[in-house]
Amino acid sequence: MDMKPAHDYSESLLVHFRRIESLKKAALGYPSVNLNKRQLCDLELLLNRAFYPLAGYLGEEDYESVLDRMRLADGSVWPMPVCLDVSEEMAQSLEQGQPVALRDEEGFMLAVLSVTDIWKPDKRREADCVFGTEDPEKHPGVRDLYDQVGPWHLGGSLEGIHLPMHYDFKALRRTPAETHRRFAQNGWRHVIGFQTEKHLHCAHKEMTLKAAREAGASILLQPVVGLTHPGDLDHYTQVRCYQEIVKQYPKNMIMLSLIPLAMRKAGPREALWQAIIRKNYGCSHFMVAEDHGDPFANNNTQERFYPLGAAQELVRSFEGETDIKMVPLKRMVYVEERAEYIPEDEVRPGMNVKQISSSELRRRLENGLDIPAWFSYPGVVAELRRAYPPRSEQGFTVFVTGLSGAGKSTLAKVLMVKFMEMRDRPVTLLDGDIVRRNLSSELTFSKEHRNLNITRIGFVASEITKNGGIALCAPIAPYEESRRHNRELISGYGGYIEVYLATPLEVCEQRDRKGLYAKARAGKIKGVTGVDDPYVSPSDPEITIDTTEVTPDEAAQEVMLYLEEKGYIR
Ligand code: PPS
Repeated sequence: MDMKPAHDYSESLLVHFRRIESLKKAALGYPSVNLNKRQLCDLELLLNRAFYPLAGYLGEEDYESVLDRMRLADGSVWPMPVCLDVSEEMAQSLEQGQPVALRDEEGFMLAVLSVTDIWKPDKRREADCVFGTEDPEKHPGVRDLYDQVGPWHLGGSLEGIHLPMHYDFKALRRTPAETHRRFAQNGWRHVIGFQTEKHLHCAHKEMTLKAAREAGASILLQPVVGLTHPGDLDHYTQVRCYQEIVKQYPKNMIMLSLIPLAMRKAGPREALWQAIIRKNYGCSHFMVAEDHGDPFANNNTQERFYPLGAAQELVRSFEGETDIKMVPLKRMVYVEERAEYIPEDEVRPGMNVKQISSSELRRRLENGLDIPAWFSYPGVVAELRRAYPPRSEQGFTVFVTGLSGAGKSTLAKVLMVKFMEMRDRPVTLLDGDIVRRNLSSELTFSKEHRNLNITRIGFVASEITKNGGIALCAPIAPYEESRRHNRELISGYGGYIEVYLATPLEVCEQRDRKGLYAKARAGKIKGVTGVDDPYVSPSDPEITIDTTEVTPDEAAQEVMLYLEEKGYIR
């Protein structure tokens, strides 16, 4: 009896798996490139066909053509250069026809690139064509191109082994093949793609729903989860907020799917690129904001790099070729007397319009204040409250800096006792001595080593702060750059309070409990801070105390009053 199935689907899958197995084996001997986060995003969208018609990285001819006319050499529309950037050393070691194994940051093999082109691009020309300026001060995309992108480009075709791995929200990471299939299953003939990086509230729901109804379409909500930027809303909170908001839409009207896109923020070009990508996911329409793809679009200021409306115009002008329609994104505002949202351009004089800016929202969250029901949904607000607890529930770091003998350790110890008595958060003391013994025993007192010591302390304090604890740090920390580094890092997770003990050297020297200054004056040790090594005073500390005539209890009380005033303790 013939046991072969009626169709040979399983057989073709088997052939496919065997091919991948042999590719993997062969690739063990190839040179490797370990991709960074940006490159992994590009690779994923090349492999899953979101970048169709690309089947690999652009060669030099296509690259030049894309820069000049937003088209591949064969004339198809493609506005964004997608090449594999590498170091000069790597480029010199390769030749045309060479297969290269592409791996993730852990070294896991993802694809094999057959190199067809190796060239050194003119980055100034690329910046000018793609971003509209060569000046890195004017456009962060140009700065990234100059600083983060490797100096050489590789082009060539790709054979996929494995899509880049994600361990979070797997069910929401749909490929173009999956979205196409789901749209067909749901009977969605028309679908509007809506890309966002922000968290969404009532106004966004009203806006997308209105646009979808007008186009007779359903909605593909595709938040970008490629590269996160410092200060961005915590990734998990962001996605959970999206999961909450889709519950507010009518049934069978919206699908949530994450896209690992490394945006370039190239304005109109970016918008056209994103529209083509949405076409590949099966969308018939794409929502474009008047400042779509602008590097400053999410700033709370009016500043924009590209002219308003240019992105919408460009996407519309290519509709005939891209086969995806541009839907202008119309902002909605809440009109109190009508208890409903209306498009901003329909507001008439005398209407009582209400809005809450993102910085105002942040302020309300941090202070545990009311967020009205017309603005957002309880599920979204609950997620945000968890991510932005009021200051009295956030972690914070008290960073005490000053000369040896200024009283740093004593102040830190008194504060520690007071926080332990309060018992509302775990407390960790990172005194200079403790750190030098346990974390930095190999370090000297050179400028480089002192800065390294301080940033190590900053890293530990940032982890403590992130997890809601109190970190008390008490090193000399004589340099501004490492103190600034710590401030920027830690402020992203909670409170940062710099306490400068401005006690003069003479007083510290009189105290000299460790005999440090006596040894320095006797020439027994060199490079002692304040004697023959610098102490750069903090430029903008939260609190300054000269402990010459102030007791440790009084100094601690000053810090506690500050913390109470700012809302960190109750
Ligand atoms: S730094 O500059 O922040 O990395 O210093 P820190 O880790 O706080 O270490 C300071 C303590 O080390 C002892 N010590 C010295 N201090 C300054 N300069 C030199 N050359 C030096 N050599 C040893 C000193 O006793 C400091 O202790 P504290 O607690 O500050 O008095």
